[in-house]
Amino acid sequence: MKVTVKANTNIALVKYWGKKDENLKIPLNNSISMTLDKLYTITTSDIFDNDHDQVIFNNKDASEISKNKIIKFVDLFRNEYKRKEKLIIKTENNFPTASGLASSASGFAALAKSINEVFELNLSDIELSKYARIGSGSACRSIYGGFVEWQKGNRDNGEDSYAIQLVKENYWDIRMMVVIIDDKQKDKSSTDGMKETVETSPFYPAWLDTIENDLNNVRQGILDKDLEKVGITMEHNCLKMHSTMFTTRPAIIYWKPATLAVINKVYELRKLGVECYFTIDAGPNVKILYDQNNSEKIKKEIMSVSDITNLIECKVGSSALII
Ligand code: 2P0
Repeated sequence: MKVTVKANTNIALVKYWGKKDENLKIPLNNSISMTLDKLYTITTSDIFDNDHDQVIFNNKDASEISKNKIIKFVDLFRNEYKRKEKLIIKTENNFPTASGLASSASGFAALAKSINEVFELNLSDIELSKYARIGSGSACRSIYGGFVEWQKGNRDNGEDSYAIQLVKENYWDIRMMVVIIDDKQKDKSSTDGMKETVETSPFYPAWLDTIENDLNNVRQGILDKDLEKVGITMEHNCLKMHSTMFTTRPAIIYWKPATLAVINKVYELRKLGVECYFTIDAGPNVKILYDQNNSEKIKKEIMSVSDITNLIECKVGSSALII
C-alpha cells in the first residue's frame, strides 16, 4: 500500500537543548513549539519487492549517511512489530535541509507516520511522537499542529518522553516569519552542538534552572493569546540557549552579521510600536513572531536589511496528514 504523508516543521518558542540519553534522544528539559504551515516534508512509502530498502531524498538517491539513518529508523518498527518487508521511501523537503530550519523535525515526523500507514500499525499520535523523537528529538513535536509541548518525562526508557498538543492551529491566528540569511548546510550539527554544550558550558546549569519559568510563561501566554508574554519569554529563552553555546568549549556561534542586524531591526520596530519578537535556532536564520496586522510593515523593514536572501511568512500549521 503506497502512502504519502505531509508533515510540517516546527519552531521552538522554548527550546530543546541538551539530552539525558543520546541514543533514545531523551531531553533534559521540556520544550514548546509552534508548527509552521509553509515549511514541510512530503514522504511516500511503499512496500518494495526486493531484498533491500531504497531511499530517494529530494529526487536523488540518498547519501549513505541519510540512507542509513532512515533505514535504522524503519528497523525500529520492523523489530518491534516483526515485519520483514523492505520499503521504497521517497522524501522531499520544500526548504533547505540541515540549515537550522528544522528539516529533521518534519522529516522524521512524516517518516514515522508513513511507516505506520504502510505497515498498517494503527499507532496513536503519542506512540508516533515517541518514535519520531528517536529519529530526531524535535520531530516528536511535528506530529501535531498548533502549539505543542514536548514533555521530557522521567523514565530512563523514554516511554513518557513525547509531545502533546496544547492548542489546535485555529486557536490563535499569529504569524511567524522565517528570515533566511544563509541556507547552506551548517558546520556543526545540533546533535553534536548540544552534547558539547552540556559537557562544557558553565552556563548550562542556569539554562536548566530557569526553564520552568519560561515554560509556564509561554504556556499561559499561548492560552491567553498574549503576544507580549510569549514574545518576551521566547526572546530571552533563545538568548539564554545561545549564551550556553557561546560559552561552550570550543565556542559554538551559529550567528552571522545579518543575524544581529535582524535582531536590531526587531528592537527598532518595537520602539516604533510595531510589536514583534525574534527567536533563532541552531543556524544563522531568524524567526519573527507577530500579529498579521503588522505583516506588511515588518516585511518591508526586514527586507531592507543587507544579506537577507528570503522571507517566508507562516501561519500556524496543521498536524502530520496523509495526503
Ligand atoms: C529546538 N533545536 O527545540 C532546538 C532549538 C535546535 C535549537 O531541536 O539530536 O535536530 O536529532 O535530537 O532535533 C535541533 O535538534 O536534534 C533542535 P537531535 P534536533 O527546536
